[in-house]
Amino acid sequence: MRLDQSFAILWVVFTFSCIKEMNAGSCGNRLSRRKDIDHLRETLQFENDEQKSEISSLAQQVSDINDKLSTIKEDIGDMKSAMTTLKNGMSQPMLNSSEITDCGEDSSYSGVRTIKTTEGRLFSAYCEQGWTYIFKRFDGSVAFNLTWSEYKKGFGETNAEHFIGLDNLASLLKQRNYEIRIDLATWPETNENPSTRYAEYSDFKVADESDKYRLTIGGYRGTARDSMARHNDTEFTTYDRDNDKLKNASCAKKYKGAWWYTECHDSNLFGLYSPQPKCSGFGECMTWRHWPGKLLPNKDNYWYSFKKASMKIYRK
Ligand SMILES: [Ca+2]
Repeated sequence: MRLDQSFAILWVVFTFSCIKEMNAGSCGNRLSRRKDIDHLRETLQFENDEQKSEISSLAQQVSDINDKLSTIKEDIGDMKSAMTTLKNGMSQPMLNSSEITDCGEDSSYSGVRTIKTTEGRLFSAYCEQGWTYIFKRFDGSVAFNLTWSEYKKGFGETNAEHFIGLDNLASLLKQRNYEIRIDLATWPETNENPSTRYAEYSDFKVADESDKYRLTIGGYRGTARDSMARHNDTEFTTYDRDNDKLKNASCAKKYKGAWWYTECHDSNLFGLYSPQPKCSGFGECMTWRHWPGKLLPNKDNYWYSFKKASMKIYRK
């Protein structure tokens, strides 16, 4: 409409001007210009129509996209609600059914389970065919040079490197009698045969915090030789809580770990994790002193750091 009005005005101006200047003989030129203007008007009108059609097509496409987005939004909403339902359905029965007093309650199972001891302590533990893991180390991803409060509650990842916690351990052991097994693996570089050995103890108790988690251990049998006998009837020590028998110094600080130290140790399985067989310091790593033979040529076994170590308990 606006375009037509513009041309109408132009036409009136042109005609008026042509009549006015008729005598000057320039009206012929003006008429020719009028044809040009008509042609221009037609061209512009055509382009205008084309643009209108394009805009209309684009508007249709945007509308289609909006419709599709609405459908996708609805689908996402449906999926979210389905996931929530699934989550609730999974967590509720699993939490209840997985509460066992120790892994011996379901000896066919291997993996993480929720333990609830008879005195009501709730925590997760790693189960393996009836064995309940106390700690597991195999790659050094978790630091073990930690405080009393960290040892008290436990740390690490239950399905990876972890320690179950002294309060949880004491609570577990109160329920019934257990035997304990310590498994050790050397680094492949030593090419030992066998490179894995174990130590089992038929007597194993850990007291409450009130008795500083005092250890009772005895009745050895196995292939790794006994590096725990010296630690029987000792209290637990961390670098911030010295209960060891070494006067005027802390075994935990000296040997970079935490353990049932005397003055100080034959085993230091909570010591530093070394990325290689040789420990950076005497007795500071995952030590098992009485392993048969020399683990390093011409070196005391105190200088050796095992690749893997674990401790687990089994119902007697
Ligand atoms: Ca001391």
